[in-house]
Amino acid sequence: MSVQQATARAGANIALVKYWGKRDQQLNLPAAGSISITLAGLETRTTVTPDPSLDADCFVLDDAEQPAGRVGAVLDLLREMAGEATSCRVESVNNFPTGAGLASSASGFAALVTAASQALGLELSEAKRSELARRGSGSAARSIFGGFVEMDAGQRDDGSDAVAHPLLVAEDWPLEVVVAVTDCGSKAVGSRDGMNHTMRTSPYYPAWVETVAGDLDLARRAIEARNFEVLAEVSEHSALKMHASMLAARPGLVYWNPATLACIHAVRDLRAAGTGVFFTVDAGPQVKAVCLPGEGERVAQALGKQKGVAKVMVTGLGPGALVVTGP
Ligand code: 2P0
Repeated sequence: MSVQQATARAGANIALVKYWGKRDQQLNLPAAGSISITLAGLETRTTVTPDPSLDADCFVLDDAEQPAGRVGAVLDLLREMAGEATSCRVESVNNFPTGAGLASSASGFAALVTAASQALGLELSEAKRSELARRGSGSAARSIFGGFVEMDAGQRDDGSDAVAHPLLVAEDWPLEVVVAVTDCGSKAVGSRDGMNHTMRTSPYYPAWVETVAGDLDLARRAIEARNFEVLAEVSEHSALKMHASMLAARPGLVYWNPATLACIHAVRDLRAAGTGVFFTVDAGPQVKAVCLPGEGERVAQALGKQKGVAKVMVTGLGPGALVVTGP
């Protein structure tokens, strides 16, 4: 089997119906499904170079060497499929802040699986790449696809049906997304730890899991019908309900800062005044405002004025993970 260097890019994604909780830790299977949008402007670019002179995998993220950890574990799965043993050098660059609630693990593992499968000579379906990306990070399964994407919780014990699929390509409903960055540092509690802590200690966690299916149905139908008002209502509900489950953990997880709340109110004021916009907030303090086409700049100006907002970024919906150079 010939192995060669390959590079892939993948966009970050933002969940509208959130993923928070697992049904299996080992295979990283989600307790419920989720629905997301893949972004155009926030991306990871990853180069995988199989190198027989290496004793172990080497992972460099934004010019800093990191423990290979989950990156090595995902490479092991791909090497096993390819019948290869060669260690790899993995160089990854994000064009947005890492570890601050902007889903860098999603674009990161989607780009890794896409580049590494090409480098190892594997021809994998998008569904298979989604399954492998999920092993690295649950949200990464969604970044294999562009536009509007649904992740299935699946039922099989082996996780082969816990994969994402596309709902609508970006061009079919080109919403805009404003990211209001309220803190540039890394968050105190990572998603995986926060999720597991919520599962173990929050009395609201069972209610959260039970109600996701209804939210998925509503969001899926709103996307099919391009019904922004319904999508706005269910997305804000999902985000706030997820945070309610975290707040009720022991001790409670508070990811927000005062600027997060200021942006939430600003988005609601804009919508009350007729602007097509809704908010969502992940496991971090940044606020993402999803807007009807043409509203992004106006929303960015309003959020940029909020006290504590360090910067705003405006982007749109983008494609799925792609090889950008290869053999
Ligand atoms: C989401 N988040 O649906 C939710 C909302 C954060 C809040 O998916 O443990 O890093 O690696 O599967 O994918 C972040 O969780 O968790 C996440 P793991 P992941 O976007």
